[in-house]
Amino acid sequence: MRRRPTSPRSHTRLSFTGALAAAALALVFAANAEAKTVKVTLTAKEVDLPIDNKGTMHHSWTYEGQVPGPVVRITEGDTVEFALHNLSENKNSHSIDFHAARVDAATQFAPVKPGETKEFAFKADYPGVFFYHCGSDPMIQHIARGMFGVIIVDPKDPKALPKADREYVLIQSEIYPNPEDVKAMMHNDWSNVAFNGVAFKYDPMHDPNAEKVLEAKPGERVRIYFVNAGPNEFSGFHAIAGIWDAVYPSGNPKNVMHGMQNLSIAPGDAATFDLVSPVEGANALVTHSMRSALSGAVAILMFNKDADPNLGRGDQILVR
Ligand SMILES: [Cu+2]
Repeated sequence: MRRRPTSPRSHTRLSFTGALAAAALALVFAANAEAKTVKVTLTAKEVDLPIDNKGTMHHSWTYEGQVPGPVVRITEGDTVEFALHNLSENKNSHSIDFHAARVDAATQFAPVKPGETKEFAFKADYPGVFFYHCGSDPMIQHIARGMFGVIIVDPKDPKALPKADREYVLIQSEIYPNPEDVKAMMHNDWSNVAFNGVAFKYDPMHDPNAEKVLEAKPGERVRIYFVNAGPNEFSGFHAIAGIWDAVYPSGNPKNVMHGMQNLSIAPGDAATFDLVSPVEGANALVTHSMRSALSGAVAILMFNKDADPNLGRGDQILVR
């Protein structure tokens, strides 16, 4: 039996396929090489913090003594080796629930007693913007008292989203007049709704004691990582005098909507909002639920040519 000669054409095709396979393998290795293991430690701290611009203090329960807790930022594919330490001087058990993690809720998200530490690991397989919060009983109180934050999982493909010129984190939550009163929380009887823990924190237009605004230049793409910590109120996130150029529910580049005026963000949900202003002047970022906005859930985003170059970059994406 005569062997069929290999035609130059099929030979070429084989080589081409081989080259493709090699390139694909190289890409896989490159992607694996980029995936990192990131160590994150958060310490639960029960501390007094202001809940308004006048300096009214509440006894808050926090991650790292801050409301919201620190921004955790990783890249899709990374493995997070996480540790939660609960200070021995705290009076309560605390825990963490990362919405970016797929683990066993009963063990990994379980309460940690004062003086103890819990460690677990998870791989961040989905890019986006995710809520994290304490899940200890009663969860409604642990969230209302300040145990919440954001984990941003950047897409591993840097071109998956248009490049942002500035980025800001805004986390909506309710403030209850008496942080000991769980019954009032169950009745949704809040006094204020805040962005980043303080009513009217970035709104000197409505509160003369406010000292900060968010800033950007006209034409810049401003990306807002928005989380609704609740624990109860829905948010209708809107830019007064602006239009969201793109909105990504849960921050995943595959979930994209354009030209949006508002997107409802349920308690425990998050989304990424892109805004580009063609003009100078102010936008007011609000929940369009008016009782919430008029009690503190407003952030002024000022567009001007002399915008502070540090704002919306580095550790200034969450303006403290
Ligand atoms: Cu807690």
